[in-house]
Amino acid sequence: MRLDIEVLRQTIMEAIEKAGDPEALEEVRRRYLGRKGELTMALRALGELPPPERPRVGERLNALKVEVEEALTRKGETLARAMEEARLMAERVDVLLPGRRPRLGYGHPIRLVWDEIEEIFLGMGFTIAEGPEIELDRYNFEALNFPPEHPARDMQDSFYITSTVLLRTHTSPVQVRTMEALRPAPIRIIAPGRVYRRDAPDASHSLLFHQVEGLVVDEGITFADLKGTLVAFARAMFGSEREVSFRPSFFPFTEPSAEVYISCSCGKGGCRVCKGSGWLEILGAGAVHPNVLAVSGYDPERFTGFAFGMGVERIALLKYGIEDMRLLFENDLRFLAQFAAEGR
Ligand code: 2NM
Repeated sequence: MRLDIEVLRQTIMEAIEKAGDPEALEEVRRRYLGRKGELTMALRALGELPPPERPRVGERLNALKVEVEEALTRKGETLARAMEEARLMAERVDVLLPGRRPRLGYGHPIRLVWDEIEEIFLGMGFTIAEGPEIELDRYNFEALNFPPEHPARDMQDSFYITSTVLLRTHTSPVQVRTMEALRPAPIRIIAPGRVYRRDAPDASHSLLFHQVEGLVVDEGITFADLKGTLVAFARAMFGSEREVSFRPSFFPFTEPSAEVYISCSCGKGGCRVCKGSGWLEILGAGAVHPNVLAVSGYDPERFTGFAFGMGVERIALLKYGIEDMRLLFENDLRFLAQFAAEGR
């Protein structure tokens, strides 16, 4: 029995020593100290020994049990410490590693030009007005003095949703809504936004494009105010060296009306961009038609105004020397990245 206990002790201690993780250690505990464990059973079998041997063997077995329990506790603590250490090592962060630089986003050229147009007019005292992209034909055409048979009203040219509701073909309805809502003068607004026309897409047309239109209404507004404002805009946008030219035109909502041109960067000698003419058309404008003022609640005998409209894509094409509008809508990052530095 003396030898058996010593062998058992060695076996148990070796098993404890070899246990590599808490689960293995628990397995050792169960094997020797569990309900049917070897040491437990040996203690329970004490009664079967001859009475004279019981105290001595009992004492040794109990001492072994205490020793084993202590060894299990110690090993448990060692394992827990090792596991914690391994966890900390695995989670270690080298705070001296250089950071990963996030890739900076940049504005789309349409957005860059849109923002720049807004900045210029905000600087001249305009505020920004907005309105719905799904519009009533009453605001999109009727109130803007388009005659009932005007070709722009055709189903072929505009996206109708019902016979009286369509995707706006310009942002002018925003100006009518603003005049209706803000009866007091002066009005000095720009209306930037998306507009929709049923055109075949090509180098200079898109089903969806962006406009910035402007409107000024007050007593005593003249065509000279229009010219001063738009010359200032053209030079701020394209450079103070540009010449600006106003040529007669026609729009249903303005009378008189003008197309506004800037001198080409070729210095008017003629190049591919200006097709040899020396001039580039940048926007349309005019004195607000008395009918438009009247339906919006302004007495045309007392109030006058001017309005203008430009295509943001057209301005972007001219400003950046882009040859085809479709490039603006393809979302090819190799193209768009070229404007990364232009944003502010
Ligand atoms: C243009 C050209 C000329 C214009 C007119 C109006 C309104 F609502 F006041 F009548 N808004 N925008 C206008 C005038 C737009 O775009 C080429």
